[in-house]
Amino acid sequence: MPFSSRKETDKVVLSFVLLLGLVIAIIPMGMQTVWAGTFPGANGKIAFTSQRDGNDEIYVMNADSTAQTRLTNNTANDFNPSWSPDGAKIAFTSDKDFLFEIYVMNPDGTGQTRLTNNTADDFASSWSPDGAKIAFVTNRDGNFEIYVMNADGSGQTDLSNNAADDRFRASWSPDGAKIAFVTNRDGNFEEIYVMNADGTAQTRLTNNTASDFGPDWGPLAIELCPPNTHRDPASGACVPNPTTNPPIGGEILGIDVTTLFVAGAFANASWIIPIAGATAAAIVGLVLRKRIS
Ligand SMILES: [Ca+2]
Ligand SMILES: [Ca+2]
Ligand SMILES: [Ca+2]
Ligand SMILES: [Ca+2]
Repeated sequence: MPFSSRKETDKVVLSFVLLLGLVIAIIPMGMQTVWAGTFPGANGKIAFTSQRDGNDEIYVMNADSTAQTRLTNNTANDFNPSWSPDGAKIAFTSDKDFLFEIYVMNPDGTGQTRLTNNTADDFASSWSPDGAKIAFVTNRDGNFEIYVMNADGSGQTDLSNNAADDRFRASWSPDGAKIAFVTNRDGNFEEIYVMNADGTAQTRLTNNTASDFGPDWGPLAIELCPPNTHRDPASGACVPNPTTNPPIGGEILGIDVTTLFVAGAFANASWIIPIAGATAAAIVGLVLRKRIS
């Protein structure tokens, strides 16, 4: 690698340090992106509600219908099963303590723990993509609101906070920053709204006199760019790779699923060179050795 000066070498070192940071930072972000709509990992069991035993109970089964197993076992209504993103817990609604409350349990039905405890209805739980919080619906303030709480039930907070009816299950954005929900606050039938995860910036998305409900926020599909192209960080489009100049002293402009890109910085940032993972690792090693020496 023909380093022309120590200054340029340092730029490359800095760039790859930043690049490694980006890679480390982007991997969990990508997983979170997948979590909200469809959880990552291999397919697990399907949770569902059945009345086969005389009242609502939560069951799980394998995807091929085998091993149908009852998780709750009481004469109350147990429904609204919702898997945590890591598959370690199932949140659900039950009135087994007389009033509708939100509970969590282990996937085998053990460890049932009540998270809400009041005389109002609490239901429709929805896990945040990182599993740290649960959004739910409650009418504890006299009308239905979207609330959020930590996964252990602490910190229960009113997010929607208005006199209208906000009663449907909310849906987290894949990055966990926003929540889609339903409200009739505009005086006609329900509309889809979005708000920040802290309840600010509540904004209407649909606007008509019909009922709009049941939002489910999906992830952006990640597709590899064709050979000799890369994903432009600004537009998100796959654009051709410029092929002029070596990637020395560049800075990181973008990253794709399998390829790292370094772009010219001390020139005019007009070129971008893809570096395959093994090559990038070799360059990092070379740069680090040179810097140490
Ligand atoms: Ca039951
Ligand atoms: Ca309650
Ligand atoms: Ca309300
Ligand atoms: Ca509407």
